[in-house]
Amino acid sequence: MKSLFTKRLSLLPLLALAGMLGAGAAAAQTADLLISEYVEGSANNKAVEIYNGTADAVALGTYTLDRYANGATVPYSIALPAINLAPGATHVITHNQADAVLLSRADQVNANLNFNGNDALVLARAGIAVDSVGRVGEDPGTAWTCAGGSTLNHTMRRVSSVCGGDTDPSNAYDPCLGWVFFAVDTFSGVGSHVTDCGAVADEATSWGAIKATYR
Ligand SMILES: [Ca+2]
Ligand SMILES: [Ca+2]
Repeated sequence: MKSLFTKRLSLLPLLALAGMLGAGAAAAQTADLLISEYVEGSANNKAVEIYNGTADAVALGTYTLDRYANGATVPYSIALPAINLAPGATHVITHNQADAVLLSRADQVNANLNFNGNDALVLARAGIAVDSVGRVGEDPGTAWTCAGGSTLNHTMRRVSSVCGGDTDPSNAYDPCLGWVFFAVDTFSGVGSHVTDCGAVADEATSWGAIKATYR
């Protein structure tokens, strides 16, 4: 027992160091597709950017973007095309009558992407939510709001540290959790996304080297 105890003590500084390194460098890749940008702009300036932060190409045809209007519990469902989305790539859906600048960034247009601030959006794979904005079944009036943010008349961009979607579309919704807000009709970020969700560390990284030492 004594020798085990001594070894544990000697590991403590290294484990603390590993924890510090891990906090910045070793986050997992995204769990599934993310809604990485949400444009609730003027007129028909509506867009949703979907980001593949996983390590693999993802077959979009198994996903739908579901809009639950005004507290509805039954969605209007928009099918995504049967294409593969490469790792690191985005798929942008806009309203078909959006501003020309926004349309120029579209991979898919759909007249039914006519949400406004009180409509929940759910990205689902085979009917299972992988990400969401808003709360299904709740009509908040005009928008879900928080200090400095609102799902109405804003562009919302996912914080780069978000590595997994909001997979529970039915719990209380706080748009300030995991989103940053831009002025109405901000389109400059649509079509690309970055995260801090790098690959799981391997032996080539400092944390991986420490792990390898103690295997
Ligand atoms: Ca609405
Ligand atoms: Ca939720």
